[in-house]
Amino acid sequence: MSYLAKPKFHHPALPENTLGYTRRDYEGAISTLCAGCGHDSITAAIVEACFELSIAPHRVAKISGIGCSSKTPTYFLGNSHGFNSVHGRMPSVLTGASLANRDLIYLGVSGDGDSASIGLGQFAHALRRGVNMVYIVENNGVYGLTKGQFSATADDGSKSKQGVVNIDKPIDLTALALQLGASYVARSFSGDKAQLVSLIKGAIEHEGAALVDVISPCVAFNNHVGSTKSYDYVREHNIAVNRLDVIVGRTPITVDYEPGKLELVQQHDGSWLRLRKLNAEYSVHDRRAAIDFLLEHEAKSEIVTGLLYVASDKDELHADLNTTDTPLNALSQKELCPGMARLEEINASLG
Ligand SMILES: Cc1ncc(C[n+]2csc(CCOP(=O)(O)OP(=O)(O)O)c2C)c(N)n1
Ligand code: SF4
Ligand SMILES: [Mg+2]
Repeated sequence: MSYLAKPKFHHPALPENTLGYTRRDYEGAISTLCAGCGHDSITAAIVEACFELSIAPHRVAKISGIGCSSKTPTYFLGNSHGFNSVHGRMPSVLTGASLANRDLIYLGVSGDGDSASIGLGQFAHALRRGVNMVYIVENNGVYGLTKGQFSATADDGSKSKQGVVNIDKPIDLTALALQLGASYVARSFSGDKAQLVSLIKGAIEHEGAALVDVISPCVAFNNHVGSTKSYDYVREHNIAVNRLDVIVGRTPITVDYEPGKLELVQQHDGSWLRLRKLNAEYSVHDRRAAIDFLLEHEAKSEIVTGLLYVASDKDELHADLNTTDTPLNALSQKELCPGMARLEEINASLG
């Protein structure tokens, strides 16, 4: 049995957000993943981000592929829309749903096998098209669900549980997303909840293609000495470039950090990203420098985390295609089929 409903009762004094919901209202079924799996921490971070942003659950569509990671939408946002698609095909299903109904918040949940192996083409095209989505990769370097084979994000030289050394070069999904034109690119670690919640909140508020690559250790198959995706290894090699707070609505911005270490970035929806810079040299607006920075630190076996890039200009698929503001299912018959005269005009304009 893989679906265990959570008991509904809870403490009567649980804090509520501005919609009157408690964190429990953002949860799903009981997780059946291995105890200690990083993916469960990402689930908790998504619950927290949606609670803190006071998102109405019915406004979210969770779409995933296949894998332990892709099972996780069952464990959060139980009152949201959901579609568990086919291995590697989450991005195209999400793109279609988003084009049909732009009113929802699209949360794409995938794994490193799902996105960097079988689904690499889908990953690339959704990001380069600027689909308005939060694309979360729960990255453990292995195919957890099928018992721990190396995935395409496994580092060159890392060891499997049985001692086999990976000889292939890894795909860095953040560097690839930067190169492909994603307008919000971040990396985090499932063991750093404060950083992860903020990065997910920023991605939800962002309009455009937002990638959050989360290193998420697989305790069953990739958490041993020799693995570069284990809890110990990531803790020891994590280099955070910044810390993020997300401020939504018209909250006045007050500077409470040392000048020079704080940067405010306004997003197109009016939200503010307040960045506490841990690396004074790092700029989140320079795509090319971000790629160089990642490669430079990768060569030193360091894992760069934080908000890596956010675009200053709006770049979003609906704007590019000039689509209707109204979801397709809310258009009337007359709007969907404006008649022969209009069709002839369109045909003539294409001649
Ligand atoms: C077309 C197809 N090929 C292969 C599989 C077998 N399969 C299921 S999950 C998976 C890999 C999952 O790895 P990942 O996306 O990294 O998720 P994880 O389990 O590690 O979270 C594979 C190869 C499948 N379900 N469908
Ligand atoms: S096999 Fe790995 S990825 Fe899958 S639930 Fe267990 S720990 Fe998590
Ligand atoms: Mg995986």
